[in-house]
Amino acid sequence: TLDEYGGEGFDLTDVRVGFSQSEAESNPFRITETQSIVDEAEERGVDLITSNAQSDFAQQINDVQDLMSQGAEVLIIAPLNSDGWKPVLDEAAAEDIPIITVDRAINGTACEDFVTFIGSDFVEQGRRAADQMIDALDGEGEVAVLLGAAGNNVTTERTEGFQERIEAEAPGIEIVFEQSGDFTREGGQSVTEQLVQSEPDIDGIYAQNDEMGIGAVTALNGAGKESGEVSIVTVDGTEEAVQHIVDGWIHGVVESNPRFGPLAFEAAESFGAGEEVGTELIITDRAYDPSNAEEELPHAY
Ligand code: GYE
Repeated sequence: TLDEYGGEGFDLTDVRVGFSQSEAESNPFRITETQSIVDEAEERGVDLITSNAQSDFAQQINDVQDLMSQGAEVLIIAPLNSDGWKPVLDEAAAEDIPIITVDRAINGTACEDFVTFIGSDFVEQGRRAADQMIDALDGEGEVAVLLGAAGNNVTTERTEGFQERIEAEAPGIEIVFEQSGDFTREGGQSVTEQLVQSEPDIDGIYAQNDEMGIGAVTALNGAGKESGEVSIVTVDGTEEAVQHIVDGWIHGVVESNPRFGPLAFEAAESFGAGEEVGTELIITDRAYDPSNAEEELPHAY
């Protein structure tokens, strides 16, 4: 609450809100996330200023400081990294600026360093991806993991949930390869090119986001593999990835829902009114597989 965090109450329509995006908007997750924030601000008549750090963490720290110097009194941050926020947290605390983090978490104490974290249950996403993999491989086979970027909770939690579920439910599945594709399409492609050299008979690939999974499809195609020969499961729920399920190249996609606008502004509004805001707000994620991909395609982004 406002009392615990410090500062004065406010009406959202009287303050300027700053939104800091982390990654370039070539990834539909980022496009949809930013759009959701922009749309909700417009709908509520809130004065919003935005920035995009293009995957450069030093830039993002600068961006948020800039947002504050441009008069942002509430901050919504999609953090690139989970650590390294001290300069921003100190400055925001000195000026009683509430911070809401979306999609990735900032390491720190809720209600002290920031108001709340709004995002998915990433451990659960990993478990759900594992279920899809177990289904695709009938519980037997060798699997590669294309890890997301290092330095954030999403990558570690998606890894943790996947490993946990495979170990508990599918002793016949072995993880034989793990490398980061940095959450990018090019990264996923080049890591998969190495993978098919070192593990030509790989049975499954768990790509920790759709962009890397789509890169993996390009690499497998280039290596002469047929659709379905390697079972791919990914996370996000972009249109292109779900279309790949329909086409047979991807087996399953666990959604990571980026539509944080309504939740974020509702949290900011409640906080400004002195009401209690939960320290973690978990958004609902869908899942796509061969049984529903075609009819659910309109929900993909
Ligand atoms: O899954 C991925 C992006 O932090 C939840 O970051 C987000 C992830 C998302 O690069 O596509």
